[in-house]
Amino acid sequence: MQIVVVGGGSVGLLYAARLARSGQAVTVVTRSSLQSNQLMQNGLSYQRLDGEKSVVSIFAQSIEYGLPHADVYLLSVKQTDLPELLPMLQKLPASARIVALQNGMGHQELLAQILPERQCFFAINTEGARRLSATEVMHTGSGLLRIGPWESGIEMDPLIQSFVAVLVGSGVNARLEESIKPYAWRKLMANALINPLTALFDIPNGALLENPQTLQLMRELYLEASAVASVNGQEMKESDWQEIVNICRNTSRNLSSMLQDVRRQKRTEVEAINGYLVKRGKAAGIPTPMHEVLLRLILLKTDMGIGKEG
Ligand code: KPL
Repeated sequence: MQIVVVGGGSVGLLYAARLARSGQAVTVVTRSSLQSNQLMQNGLSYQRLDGEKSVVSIFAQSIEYGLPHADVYLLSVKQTDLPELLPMLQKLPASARIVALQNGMGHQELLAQILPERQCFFAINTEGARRLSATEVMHTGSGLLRIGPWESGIEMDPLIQSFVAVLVGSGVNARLEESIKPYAWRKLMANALINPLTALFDIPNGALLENPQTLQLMRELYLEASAVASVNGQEMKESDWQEIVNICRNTSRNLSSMLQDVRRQKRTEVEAINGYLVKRGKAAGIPTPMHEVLLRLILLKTDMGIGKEG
């Protein structure tokens, strides 16, 4: 099976490293030719959870050359970078499968506009990864990679079944699901709590649990978001709150993707995360004042250059 990982960020490199390490044919498509050249020359350095390091050789190419041929494309780019990929995805043969691994919401609607449902699959990842450089990635937290169609009722696709089997064979804790939507909502909730708070306070994920006041803030944000989820057909249970706390604990050494973006002064995914909750709240007449303030603060932080690295 030919696999292309689109995106050379922490999560893309984490899966590329594990697939390549097990002998799987995998190509990483990067935004910059500098990164793809470095990956081709130096290989990809991967540090396992237990600290063991290895360097795997890997194929890489820059997006300027388009997408190479593959059976499965794992889209590991940010929600904000997806629109520019659409023209290339639209040209893929009908036999190709796409597995979209975005945080937040909006990607499903975008992909549905250009590709038939049977080609689009979605993934939700709760594993922690940290990119140390363009060619170095560290596995920082154990979790699960769920893969499946957005809604249930779609016939299971043999290629996607094989893809999940290949991942499992590479040591990834991957699981095939009938529908990703409920998990996407739960991940959205986790990201809406963890990401903006860690970005605002400039702390790793685990630090949120160490202070009773940040934990209280998370709880209040959770209750606000749960009301929005509920009117969208996603009833949250106490175990869902516990799961968010677990994600925070399992990724305690992680710098959230939003914190990393804020430090580098890159556009964050806050509009697809807290912004989405605010929008869906407004549409249903549910107030989300805390998420709205976080949205504005994070936008301000990047717009005004507050919190810039160095
Ligand atoms: O998805 C994440 C992110 O940083 O975007 C979490 C789960 C919060 C891990 O850092």
